[in-house]
Amino acid sequence: MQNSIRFSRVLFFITLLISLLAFVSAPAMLGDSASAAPLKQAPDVDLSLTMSVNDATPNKDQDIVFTITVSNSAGSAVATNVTVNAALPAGLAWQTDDGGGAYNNGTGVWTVGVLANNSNAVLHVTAKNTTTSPKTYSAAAVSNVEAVVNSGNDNASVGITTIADLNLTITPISSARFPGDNVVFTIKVTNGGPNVATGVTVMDDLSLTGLTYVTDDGGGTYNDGTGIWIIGSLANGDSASLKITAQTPLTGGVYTNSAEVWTSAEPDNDSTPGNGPTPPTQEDDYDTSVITAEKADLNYYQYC
Ligand SMILES: [Ca+2]
Ligand SMILES: [Ca+2]
Ligand SMILES: [Ca+2]
Repeated sequence: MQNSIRFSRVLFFITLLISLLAFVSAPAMLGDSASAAPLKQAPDVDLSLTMSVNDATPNKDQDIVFTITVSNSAGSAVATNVTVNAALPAGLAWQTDDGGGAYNNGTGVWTVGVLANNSNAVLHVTAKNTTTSPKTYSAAAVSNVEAVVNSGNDNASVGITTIADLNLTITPISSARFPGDNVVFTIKVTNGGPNVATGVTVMDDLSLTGLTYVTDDGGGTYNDGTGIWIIGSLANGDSASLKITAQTPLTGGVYTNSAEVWTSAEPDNDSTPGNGPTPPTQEDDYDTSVITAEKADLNYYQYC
């Protein structure tokens, strides 16, 4: 009987031991089974992109060179199948690039391929600025094999602006003193740049002043019927001037002659062509000159 009880106890402990061993080894066995068929973990890469341009304020029809740099950060895995989506926006016409065929100027895709860690690839794209409107050239780096981390630096953009600053003054260089006298106005337009201004015209409509047009020194560029003075192009820093001679009426009085830049193909940074007076703050493309032709003073004639 004693032996039977002892045998039962030994059997119980052996069973318990086997159960414990089975319990303890279960996770290890699970682990073994996981390591037997491991999930493929894609390595991380951190691509980043920067862009710059050699002239952020190009003239219309000027060629400019964009530099696009894609980098794979130090500590990353080797990036493969790297591409950069870098299609030019409207108003920038591709001329050439140094990608050796890796840049498709139709789709805008730059195929970079393999990029080792802590290395970069650079592409220069030359494009013609075909319009005067502002534009933004944007690009995005893509690696379609590796897990890409830190996506905040995968995109870049660079803006360009074509702009001029036209300034107009009008001054009487000879004041009328008496009714019927001639007065000469000088209209001067200056381009403060930075870009050339094209298609520049000025409006000075003498019919609104009560004065009578006599002559001008514009060589046909001023139309006294429409009041339009055609300047054309003005380079950065250049000026154009026009002298208009007008006669004051015999009635005498005070006459106001206003002139304004009427058109420009390039936007102006601080004024709008052809929008007239803008009180209380007058734009710099608009100016007014007031002249007075006094009524005949009999005493003046008596003593002169
Ligand atoms: Ca990134
Ligand atoms: Ca201006
Ligand atoms: Ca204006």
